[in-house]
This record gives sequence, structure tokens and C-alpha cells, in this order.
Amino acid sequence: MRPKIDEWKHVFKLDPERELSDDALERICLSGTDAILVGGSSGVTFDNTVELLARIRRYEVPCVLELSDREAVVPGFDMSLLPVVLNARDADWIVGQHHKAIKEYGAVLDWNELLTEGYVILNPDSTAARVTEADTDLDAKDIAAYARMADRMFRMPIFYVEYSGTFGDMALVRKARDVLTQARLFYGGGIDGPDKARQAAEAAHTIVVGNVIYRDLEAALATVKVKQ
Ligand code: 1GP
Repeated sequence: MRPKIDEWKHVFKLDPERELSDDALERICLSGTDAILVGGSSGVTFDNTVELLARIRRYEVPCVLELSDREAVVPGFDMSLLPVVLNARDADWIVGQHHKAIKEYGAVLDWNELLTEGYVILNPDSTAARVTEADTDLDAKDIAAYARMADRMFRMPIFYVEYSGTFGDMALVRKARDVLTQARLFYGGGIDGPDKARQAAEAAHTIVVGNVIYRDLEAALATVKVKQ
């Protein structure tokens, strides 16, 4: 069954390139989070993605692939998310990679199992910002304009404010959320425990918790309780 993203308040993002013990993975999957997103900005391969999927599949939690590399198109997820980086200076990350992927797989893709995410990447020091050459020098009005583009112009179901590695400006996140009419605002970046999770959950529809899983598992698990 296709996961109901409109009900997601909290998701964990797991990076196939990083090590996670069976015990830690079990605690993440049984934590009460709404879904596990599988994806990363570098080093994601077919093999490490399949391996992580197989391990997560021991549990009932919805498991969704965030596709940022054509090499890692892996079947068997509940759904796939296709990031479109709206503030990328390198157009490869807006339409280029997508064009190549759809040229290769377009005839066999199940479009009912694919959702697009309009991303805005705001931490200039993140791998994602470097790879996409993102224009991160943006104010609240710029972000709100990107939010409207994702929501109204492209009718994307997800607008993702990405501060990967650092905690962002929640006032700005809230302003972006308030202009959305149908899209869901995902926020990710620097959520390292319940306090930041609470702040982010007040500003965004869905919060995404990544890095802290690998640094401090207990703190990561404590972010789930904050779900409103
Ligand atoms: C990364 O948005 C996610 O794509 C989560 O960010 O790793 O900083 O938690 P962190």
C-alpha cells in the first residue's frame, strides 16, 4: 500500500553508505516513526541500497527511497521520491539527472509510486549544496517564492527545506509552510534531540532526522516522541 505522506509527522533518513548495527536499526524501525527514507548525497550505490532495504524489510515501517543517483534505482520500496533542487545552479539537479533516468527507465516506471520533492538547500557547507552548486544566499521571500513554485507552479506534493548538518531558521520555514496550499513541507537539518525536534515540528509539517542517528542513537530516538 502506498504510504500516506500527508500523515507523516516524523521520518528517519538512513544513509546506505553509513554503518548501522542490527540492534540500532531495529530500534529505529520500531521507534514509532512514520517512515524510513533511504538516501544520501554521496556514495549511494545499487548494492548498498538493496542491502539496507533488505534489512529494513524485516520490520513493518514504511520504507521509501529518495533517489538521487541513477545507479541506485532499486525496486521493492513502498514508494520513491525524486528530488528536484529548485535552487541548484547546476541544472543537472533540476532536470538533467531526471532526464537521463527517464530516458533509461521511463517506459517501465510506475508513476503511481513516484513523488517529486521540490528541494531548497540552505546550508552552504553541506555536501548536497556543494554537489548541486546551490544558491544558498536566500531570504525568507526567496524561499516563499520557491515554495509557491513547488506548490502552485509544479504541483509538487512535497516542498523540502534542507539544512542538512545544521539547524535552520524556523521563522523562515514557517513562512514557507504558510504559503503552501497542497504541498507538504518537509524540514531536515540539525535536529539533534527533542528540543530541536519540537521547534521544527511547530514550523514544518514533517520533520526529517538524519545524522544524529549515527552520532547519538538515544537522542535520535527521543525526537520521535515529539510528534504532534
Ligand atoms: C538530510 O534533511 C536530512 O538530508 C536530515 O538532516 O542529517 O542534519 O539530520 P540531518
